[in-house]
Amino acid sequence: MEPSYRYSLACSSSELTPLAQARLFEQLKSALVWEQESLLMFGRDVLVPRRVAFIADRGLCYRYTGKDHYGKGWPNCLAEIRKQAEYLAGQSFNSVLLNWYQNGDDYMGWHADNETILGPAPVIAMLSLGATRDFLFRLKKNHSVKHSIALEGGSWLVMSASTQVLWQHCLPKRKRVQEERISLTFRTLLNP
Ligand SMILES: O=C(O)CCC(=O)C(=O)O
Repeated sequence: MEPSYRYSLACSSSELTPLAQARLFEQLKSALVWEQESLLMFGRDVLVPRRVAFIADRGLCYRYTGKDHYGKGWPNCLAEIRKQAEYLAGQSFNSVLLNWYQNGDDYMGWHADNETILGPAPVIAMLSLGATRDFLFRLKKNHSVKHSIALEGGSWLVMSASTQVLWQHCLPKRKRVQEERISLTFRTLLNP
């Protein structure tokens, strides 16, 4: 791989037992406010194929799917996981975006997390819970250069360096997957 296509990924398993993972999954489902948002596409509002929850320090604002979202503080159920994310990434996080996929029909299309508020080289720590799903990367400059990682429940993926600058990622549909999955992507919003 050419040095200019550098990216940095670190995968690890969490210290959560399968029981603790299942408990956290249920807590997140019931304690958070989940929204199925819509995107304006070709003049029509189209529902995004997943549910989303945004948690952040009170007052912080993050714009995604074309709308401003405001932090209202952190629920207790995220305290330990946030600490683990910060330990793995070696930095603090002031927000987390959660995606809840009901089954393999829910997905997320190609994108990079490169909003200005994340800074030039964002570090994003992602915890997966529930179903194993494929997570793909493709080079922005040459879409035929692709990598795939199977993200298991309980695993962490830390994306850093130029990952968001040079690469896009997606969570494709997988018809055979019947189980739910929640991902938690910890981010640092700059200049709040
Ligand atoms: O749920 C996933 O694995 C993908 C999440 C993602 O790409 C994002 O939040 O930007």
